[in-house]
Amino acid sequence: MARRTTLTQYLIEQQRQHDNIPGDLRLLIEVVARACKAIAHHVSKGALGDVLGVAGSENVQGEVQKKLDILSNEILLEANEWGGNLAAMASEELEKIHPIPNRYPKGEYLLLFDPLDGSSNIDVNVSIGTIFSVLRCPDNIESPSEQSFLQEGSRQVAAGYAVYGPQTVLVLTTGNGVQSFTLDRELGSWVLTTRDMKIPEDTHEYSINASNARHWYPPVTRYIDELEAGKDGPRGEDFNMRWIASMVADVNRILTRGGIFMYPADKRDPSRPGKLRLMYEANPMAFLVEQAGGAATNGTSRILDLKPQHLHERVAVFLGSKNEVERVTQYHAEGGH
Ligand code: P6P
Repeated sequence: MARRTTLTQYLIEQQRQHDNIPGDLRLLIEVVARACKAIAHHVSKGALGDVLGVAGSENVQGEVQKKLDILSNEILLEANEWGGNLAAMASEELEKIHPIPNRYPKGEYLLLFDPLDGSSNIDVNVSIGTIFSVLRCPDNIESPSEQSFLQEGSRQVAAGYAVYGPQTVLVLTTGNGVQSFTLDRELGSWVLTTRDMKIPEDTHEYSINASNARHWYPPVTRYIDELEAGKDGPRGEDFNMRWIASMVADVNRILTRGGIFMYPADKRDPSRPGKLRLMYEANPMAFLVEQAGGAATNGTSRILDLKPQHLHERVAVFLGSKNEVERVTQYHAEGGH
């Protein structure tokens, strides 16, 4: 049997080669990966476990919380409180930052996560996932604040996601490319299955929720109209569309075979820059996409350069195959919004 590299071995080898994964960061990544195994276990139970359906509450986003949203959030908080490597955590499911309890030592890292992204797909058995982002705490680790988290995405030291689909896969970057690990359920270990994922610069596949078309601003309408015109239009070739309504699943497809994912701002609420959250959705995905040779903008600026103002702020997202992201970003520069 071919020699298999586990997540632990990969992280130790990376530390030897690049000296960019100190022990506390390796512990953090391994604990998050272990928590994702626990989440995968509960997700896979479906109707056999008491995990489907709504929890009867709303999160800070005003979204109905599913039982698995709350369970996944609790798994990640409990798994990461005791290690002594974190100053604090932040979650899509929590309005405020989550300080490390005083009974535990604190460390230099900040962990942000969307514990279960795409949860509208849970009850219909469509792939969902966990997204995480790691920053360094820039100030006094004994009393981090929300302000400690408000750093540009370019300052992330690690980012990744787990996708709970036909396979359970962990995709990770620590700044030296993107690696994919598949969960071996018999051994309970993450096994390195794809080294150095690369996004093709061109693609024939795009992802957007087309039901919002009447609300789009002109640059997005222009870009999508050209794709839909196919061979008969200015692009001179046909395109295909995919929309899973689960960012992790759509981004995993793009990292695997290329594509462009878009969630633009639209006219319904000019004060709302988009649906997706900057700190724990757009930033980690943008880090991964750029590390795989792709691009990620909000239509006008590189997502990783954006200075956050609020923990749960939203952002427009265009990410994936570089030449397509640059094209739609150029259309924004040419006017319309
Ligand atoms: P819509 C899931 O709720 C999510 O945050 C992303 O995972 C997904 O890409 C998007 O929203 C789907 O949004 O408006 O198509 O339901």
